[in-house]
Amino acid sequence: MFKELKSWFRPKTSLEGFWKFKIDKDLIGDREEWFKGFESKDLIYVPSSWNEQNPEWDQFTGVAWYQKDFYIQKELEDKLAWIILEGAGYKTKIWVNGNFVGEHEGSFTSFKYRVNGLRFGEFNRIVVRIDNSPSIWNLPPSIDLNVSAFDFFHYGGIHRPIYLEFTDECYIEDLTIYASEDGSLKALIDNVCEEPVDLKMSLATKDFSSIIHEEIVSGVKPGRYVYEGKISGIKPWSPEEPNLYNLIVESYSNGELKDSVYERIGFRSVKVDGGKIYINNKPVFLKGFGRHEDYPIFGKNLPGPVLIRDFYLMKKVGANSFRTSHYPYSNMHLDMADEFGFLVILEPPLCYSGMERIADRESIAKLFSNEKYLAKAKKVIAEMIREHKNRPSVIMYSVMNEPQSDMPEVAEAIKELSAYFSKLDPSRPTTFASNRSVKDLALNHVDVISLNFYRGWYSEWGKIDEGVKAMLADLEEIHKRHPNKPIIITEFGADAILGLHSEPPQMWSEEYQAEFIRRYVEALSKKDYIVGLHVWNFADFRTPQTPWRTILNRKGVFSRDRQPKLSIVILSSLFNKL
Ligand code: BDP
Repeated sequence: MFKELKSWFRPKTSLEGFWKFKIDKDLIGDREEWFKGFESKDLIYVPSSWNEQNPEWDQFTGVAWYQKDFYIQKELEDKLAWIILEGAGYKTKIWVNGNFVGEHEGSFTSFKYRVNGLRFGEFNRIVVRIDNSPSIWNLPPSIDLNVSAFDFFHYGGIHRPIYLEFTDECYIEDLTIYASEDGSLKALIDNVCEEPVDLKMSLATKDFSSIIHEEIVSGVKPGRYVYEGKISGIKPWSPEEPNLYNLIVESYSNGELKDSVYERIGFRSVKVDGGKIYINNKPVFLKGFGRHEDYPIFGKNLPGPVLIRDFYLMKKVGANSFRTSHYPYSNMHLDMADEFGFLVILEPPLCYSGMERIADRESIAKLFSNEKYLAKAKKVIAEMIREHKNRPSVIMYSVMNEPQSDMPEVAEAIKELSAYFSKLDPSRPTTFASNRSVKDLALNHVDVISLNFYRGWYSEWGKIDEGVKAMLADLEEIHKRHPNKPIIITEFGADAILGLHSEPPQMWSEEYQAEFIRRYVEALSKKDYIVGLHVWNFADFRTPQTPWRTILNRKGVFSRDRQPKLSIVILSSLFNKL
């Protein structure tokens, strides 16, 4: 278990750029020992998915190999070398100079391994094998590129940053930070060293220009050190004023600086009480979107300029929140949330919307009762929490998306996983996004109820009136059964093809989407037990090929290249008033 920490002190070598690439359709790479190095004329850019970089790779799922030669300076010889991947998959295996380094399952969490046998002052070769073959055992599950339990495209590749990092043998392994709006600060510092170290902790302003507080503790034994204190004069983090600070931790041995790391933190508290969600003891209303990481050519990599545009667009619309539907987003993405003051519902890659298309109900019950499967889910949950636990923006965890929670076995799994979340991180409430409405058996197992509704789209075709009426009836019933639980509508929306107009508003037109969103927001914002509205989706995104999608899911209020649809006008005026 590791937490990748921010650091200016640790030397880094980025491996981003052009790599050699080879698709291994016939699975001969292992036998022919491609891990030592392989011949190929194909080039690929890292980070990004492979699919859209070459139309010939677009529909490929299976095994592909990456290779890059890189130079490491002689001066780093006495350091420990680590390889870090912030997201690749679905399954990744790594070799350096022909030596096996490590393997990881799952596309959306970081992983890190020690690298032995590096050649300093020389060139080295890294080979990465990615396998994104569909499987019902994968998180999330699929059985074919176009037959999946999830409604987003199953890209493959090294989607996120990859780099080497160098530390001393004496290093800081993890930081866990709790900071409240009253200035209380608790930091768990895990340090690995043969000898006791002196720890210096400094709380700095966001731009590091001044130090607000400093502590030095001498003779700290290897292992975990717990600091608890209260800092006066801090400004809390909130959506209106996302004040950030840096907690810098340095370790010294015999007066020599061994490691220096930092985390960006915000002082804030989250509480669910009496049917409301409170940030810093003030009730909040979550206005925003379900999003995706999806962009033309880049695939599952949202580049910096797109993120900047997205956050300005979301701000302008009056949004203050989003859910990482349906997997944890990149560090860059969530850094922006901390920075712009967004309230994030963090969701692991447990997405079961179309599960009944790929398995019958009996097999689903078995899967959710399978200890090995639950252990796998727990592993990815632990990885996700570890990576994002120190973010002020993350205020809640969504256990999963659209499970078959009208089945007792599935409800039981949600109960177990929700408890697991709370055990690992008692500071944040849990929820899960349900589409089972009044049939759901698991709503009591989480702190906040989240509901996805598409009445007036997938049913009541062309009849928004009837759809809204049916949705409200279900909602009232759910509220009656759970009067003390706050409810968020985590998804509601209708597809609209940019430029398709219709009077009267008909399905797939921009007018229908705008009217659908208007009616839902107007009706739902009147209910005082509703504490959040997330439109599905912020932008159009790529999906598997099916008869009910036109290459993209068109429920975005922005197109895939971030141009507005008609609904933006109405949504901005509604959100900005809420
Ligand atoms: C829900 C899913 C989401 C889909 C959406 C839709 O949670 O992933 O994209 O519906 O159908 O079922 O557009």
